[in-house]
Amino acid sequence: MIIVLIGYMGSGKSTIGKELATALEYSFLDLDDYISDKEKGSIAEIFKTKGEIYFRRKETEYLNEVLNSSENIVLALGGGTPCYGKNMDLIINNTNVTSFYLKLSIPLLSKRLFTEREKRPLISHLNSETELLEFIGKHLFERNQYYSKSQFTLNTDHKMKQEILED
Ligand code: SKM
Repeated sequence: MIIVLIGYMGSGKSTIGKELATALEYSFLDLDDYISDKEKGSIAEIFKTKGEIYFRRKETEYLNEVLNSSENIVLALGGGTPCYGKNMDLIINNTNVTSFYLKLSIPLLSKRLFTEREKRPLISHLNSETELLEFIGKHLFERNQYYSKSQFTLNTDHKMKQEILED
């Protein structure tokens, strides 16, 4: 069984994913880290040297690889993974996969992401929290149509890690 965690950058997919994997005795895999390992460079470097289109192609390729695994895995996707090509259809049509959307409010995402935006190529150019807030609002509006195809949605605002895991 593969548990797929979906959501915007900063929504806690990796943090929650690691805890969930430990609790279930599953392996944990972060798709961004998997891509970095395979491509031998950070996500920021891949975007910079090879471009986003290359990154998205590799993201789909490695997603397919992981989704075909017969292991028990908690998989944290990249924030954009469900929104490109047929990625979301691959996820929801795979009978071995259960998908969860970790949904957070825009102000909370913005607060979390502002200090760590350098390593996130899509938001690293934004200079104020107001700009970031506006960007996330528009971006989420486009992305929600993909995220919300997940089998389950967890509203994780104001929740402690333990409560999210219990949900
Ligand atoms: O996959 C990385 C990359 O920085 C792109 C991204 C996105 O499109 O939201 C999120 C990150 O997890």
